[in-house]
Amino acid sequence: MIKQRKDINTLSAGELSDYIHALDILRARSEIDEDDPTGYAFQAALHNDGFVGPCEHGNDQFLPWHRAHLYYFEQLLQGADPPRTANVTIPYWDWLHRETSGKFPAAFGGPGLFKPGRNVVAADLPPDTLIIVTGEMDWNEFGGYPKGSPTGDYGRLEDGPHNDMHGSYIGGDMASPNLAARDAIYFSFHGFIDLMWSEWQQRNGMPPPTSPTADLRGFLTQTLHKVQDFQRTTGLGYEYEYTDQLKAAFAVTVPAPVKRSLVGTERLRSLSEGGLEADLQEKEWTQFAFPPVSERAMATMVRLQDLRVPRGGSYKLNVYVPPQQRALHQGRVVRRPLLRRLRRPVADAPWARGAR
Ligand SMILES: [Cu+2]
Repeated sequence: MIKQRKDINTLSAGELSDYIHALDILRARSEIDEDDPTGYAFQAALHNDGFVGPCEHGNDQFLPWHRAHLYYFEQLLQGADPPRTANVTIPYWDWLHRETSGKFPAAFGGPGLFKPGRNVVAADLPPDTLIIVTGEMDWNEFGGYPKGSPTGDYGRLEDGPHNDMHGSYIGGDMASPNLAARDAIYFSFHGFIDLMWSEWQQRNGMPPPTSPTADLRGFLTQTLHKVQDFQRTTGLGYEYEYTDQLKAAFAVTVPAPVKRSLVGTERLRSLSEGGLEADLQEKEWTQFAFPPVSERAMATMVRLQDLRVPRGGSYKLNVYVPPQQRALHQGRVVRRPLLRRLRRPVADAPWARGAR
């Protein structure tokens, strides 16, 4: 039987108390033995801790890894105290929509789900979440690039909305990758990330994953532990029940692909006399100029290829365009002249904006 994961605001009092009851049983197991793999602390450590996990961030395993984490956690909830908990599922937090009262769904302020330390200052939700789900059709741009890929790392859903929500909107334990899953809001927050991936998969015809045979660390002893094992939610026994507001939000037709033509290909022009190589021997930065934009071009695509950057530390790449021109970055209008900052955050904090 396919079980439904529901919006936490739509749970009946009984459903909510069954969920918290199951969570409390997992917490109690950790009180007795912190290393009990069926306890809450161990499950949270799968995400937080380099010893048994940790999670994947900044690559195409981000979404499958978190789907696996929630899946196995949900199995434990269901097995916690059957038959009462047999049908418990992780309720999702629809953070696409502002709550009618308060900053978080009311349940997260109540017993069993409240966690002190969250950022309570009113804040805006990320404005671009919906457009990423409905408008981005490239899997790697949406969900992340294979590890070591020279063309990119973070997908847009993770790099933008996900990271912003963790660090600034929610805050507290959730602001730190090493603590995040200690706050039970993590499971509902990532439930919604998973919902958006599921929605994206359906909109885009379930494209095959990249890195399909990659092992998802922390789950190697489980039968299902590869990226390809975590593609279809229904194959894992669950699906998402949409509220009317969610149905309305996703009722956006997929735009037809824009016809593009290549107007010209020119190399970036180095602004230093000796050229790039010589320039970088002497200092830590260099500058280029764009070739003039063709009169016939509706838009100019600048693709940086064969860019080798230090993998160990941070770096940034600034691209400036004249302020009178409209700049797009990943489909979004950028109003400031500073167009693009590529960065690699410090290794320990995947969603810290380390190199800003
Ligand atoms: Cu996360």
